[in-house]
Amino acid sequence: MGETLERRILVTGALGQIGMELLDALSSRYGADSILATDIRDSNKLESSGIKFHKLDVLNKEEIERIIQKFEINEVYHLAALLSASGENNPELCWKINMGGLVNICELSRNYKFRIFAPSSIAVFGSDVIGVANQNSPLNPATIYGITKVSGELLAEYYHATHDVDIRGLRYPGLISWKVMPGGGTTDYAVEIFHAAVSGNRYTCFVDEKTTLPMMYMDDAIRATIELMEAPSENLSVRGGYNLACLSFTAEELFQEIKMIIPEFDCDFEPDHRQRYADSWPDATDGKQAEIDWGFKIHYDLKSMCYTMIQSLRQ
Ligand code: NAD
Ligand code: AKB
Repeated sequence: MGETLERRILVTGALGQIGMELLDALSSRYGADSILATDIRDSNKLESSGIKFHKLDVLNKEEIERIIQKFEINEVYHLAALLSASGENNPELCWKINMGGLVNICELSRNYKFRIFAPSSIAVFGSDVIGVANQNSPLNPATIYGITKVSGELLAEYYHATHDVDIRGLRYPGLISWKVMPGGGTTDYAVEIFHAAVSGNRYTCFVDEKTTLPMMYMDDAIRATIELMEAPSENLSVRGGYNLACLSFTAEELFQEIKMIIPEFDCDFEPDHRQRYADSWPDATDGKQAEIDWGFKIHYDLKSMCYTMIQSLRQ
């Protein structure tokens, strides 16, 4: 797609945590008219936004093709997936949706030549990566979700190199946002804790207080996504998933930072099965390659993120 062409955008999995925020950002930048939001769930949430909505299962390739033809789609943000905790509950379904959906989108792009955004995750790393994960650290995930993300990255590199598909990806850290609750991930505690704090409830955190993970405020993640999709193709040395600079804090540090703003807030820590997935992921990711190739820099730190989350939820 040439940079000056008018965008006609399809978003899959659009009703999720990232999708609902990305729709707002895409709509402000390119106009609501240029977007078709889709999800396997039905919704009337978008009625007032001017964004068209169509119910779509990403495993239904014929229906995706019909939509791509009808709306002359030239850019796809492929967000439909099962996340880590949901994936471990149903590995077969996780493989089917995460891989089946991506193969359908890549295959259709061979014919219709649309640009694809397909997110990866810090879940590509396994417990052999200690501390900070670099762009080229080993990829030995311990979850089925992580396995689908590594396979997705390999597919992206393959379709780009062999079939000239313009596909781009980011290894998102755990994303922290207030508009939509997260959907079945391990990093969900870092969102739930804010909802409890603002509602005046005690929070029981499902990972232990020392758990440290790569995290990012949603606004930085959405900006990274759009910057990557607007970057000149020839500048991109990675197709499967760029590491991003991120925040890195323990669950206890997050609790203490929130407590500075809401002193009466209390939290206890009772690790459940998700502790194992968290323990298999790195503490932080190094985002040098994304900065070199397309200039990404993170804006929010822990303090400004906590302040913004609490202000936004209070409103
Ligand atoms: P989410 O669970 O909030 O949303 C996913 C959406 O996909 C849901 O609305 C769901 O209804 C839809 N969906 C599920 N199966 C579908 C199907 N067969 N057809 C169509 N739609 C279907 O997830 P999210 O947090 O918005 O994540 C989006 C992408 O970003 C995923 O690929 C995820 O792996 C990746 N990611 C997210 C995070 C994060 O912290 N949110 C971090 C790393 C990577
Ligand atoms: C999850 O916890 O599964 C996601 C992710 C980091 O990919 N938030």
